[in-house]
Amino acid sequence: MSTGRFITLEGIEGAGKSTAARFVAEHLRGLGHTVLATREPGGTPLAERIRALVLERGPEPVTPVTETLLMFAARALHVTNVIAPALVRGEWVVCDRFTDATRAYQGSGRGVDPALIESLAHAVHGALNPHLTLLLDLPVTEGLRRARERSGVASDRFEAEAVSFFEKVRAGYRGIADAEPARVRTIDALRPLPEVQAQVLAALRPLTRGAA
Ligand code: T5A
Repeated sequence: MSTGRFITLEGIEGAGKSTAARFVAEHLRGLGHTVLATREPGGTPLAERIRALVLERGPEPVTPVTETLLMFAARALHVTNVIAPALVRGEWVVCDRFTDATRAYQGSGRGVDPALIESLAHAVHGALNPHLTLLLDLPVTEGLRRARERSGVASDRFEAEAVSFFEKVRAGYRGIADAEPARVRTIDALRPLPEVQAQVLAALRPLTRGAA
């Protein structure tokens, strides 16, 4: 029987998800768990090609529904070929973004019908949902400042969006956290890194304690 756990990290651009994901994976490995660290969109060779398509800045407009379908196309590959098999093997999966990102970016940010998103989520991953989601929350201007400080100018199609878009995304994420407090733990990502890491460890503890 599977003892694997599925942990996702979410938040706006520059919130510190990748930094926190590495920290979580190292912490879990230190506890003796086998960890698969992965990301969305992406995580398989074909899904990484979809990622490149959906992030690239090109002349042709990408409709919100197209964007949603591409996210779920990549996710279907990722869940079937990587995430589900790892969980069955009893591994801990640490994933940088998952379906909450579609809810927040395409749903709250772009205005895609939540019923369409939930229908696709059901078709693609059914009852497979994260055991724990860490929402790294911080003001939009600080997230964008960190992201642009790291990578220079806006480096992909999303980072080029206006602050007002990310305000809607952030509000969407906070709505998810309010609706699902047992799954989603909000981390104050504005704090210095050691304090963020302490919050992450506290959020992980109930899960790691139950799987010693
Ligand atoms: N997307 C994705 C959708 O629209 N729908 C979907 O369904 C999915 C899955 C790519 C894009 O795809 C969209 C959302 C995204 O726009 P991504 O690769 O996760 O997703 O891209 P980003 O969010 O752009 O990832 P970033 O790498 O920019 O942000 P992170 O991972 O949140 O931030 P991180 O860890 O790289 O940190 C940024 C900088 O801040 C520093 C780090 O050292 C780094 O320099 N930092 C801190 N500085 C001060 N204090 C702290 N506490 C810090 N923590 C980190």
